[in-house]
Amino acid sequence: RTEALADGAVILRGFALDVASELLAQIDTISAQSPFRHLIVPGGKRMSVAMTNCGRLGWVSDTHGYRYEAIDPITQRAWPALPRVFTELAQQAANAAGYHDELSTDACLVNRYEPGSRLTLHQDRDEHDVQAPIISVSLGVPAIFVFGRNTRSGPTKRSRLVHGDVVVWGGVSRLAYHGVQPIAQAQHPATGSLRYNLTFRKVF
Ligand code: MD3
Ligand code: FE
Repeated sequence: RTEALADGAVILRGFALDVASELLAQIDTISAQSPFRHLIVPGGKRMSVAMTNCGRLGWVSDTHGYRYEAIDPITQRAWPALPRVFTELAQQAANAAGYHDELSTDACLVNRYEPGSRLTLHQDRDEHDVQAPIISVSLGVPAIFVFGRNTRSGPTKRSRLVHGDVVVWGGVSRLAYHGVQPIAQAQHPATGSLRYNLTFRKVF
């Protein structure tokens, strides 16, 4: 089932269900190497979402700013490799949404939400290539995702993203403001009270 969410944005409901347990097992392997951490944003606050990465580059933040780095600042080693099940799923989702170029993902950000964790309205603009779509995969407890336009003000829409949903963000939606409302206290058989989100990004 595909749903148009906004200009250039497509929800593929349940697209990742077949491989969800493999994705979760890979998240455990990745976070055993590069642990989940609560990054500090330049303003000094600690993010309520815990993050790690896999792939050639990882997104990091500290008091100096946001950037992509090849070395995990905690382990001082390269980020874990992108598992094949990740790259295959992302490519299939891009194709299903009508993007037929090879994705060449160089960063996969892994977000982990606890009850109450949220992501305030933001744009993803640390990538040098904003032509390539971003692919996001939701796992575990549901989230209310909020998205707007290319300016912080202006109308927003809400959409519920559940276990197995994949969203492909390209075209003008690539620079849309978006966020996640505080995660409700809930239980999912695969993740307990947690929600995970994977985002596949082309940085250069
Ligand atoms: C629209 N993650 O990691 S996924 C993020 O559910 C992020 O964890 C949210 O926003 C999450 O930066 C939302 C959907 C998403 C991801 C990236 C986008 C939507 C996007 C980039 C551009 C436009
Ligand atoms: Fe984002």
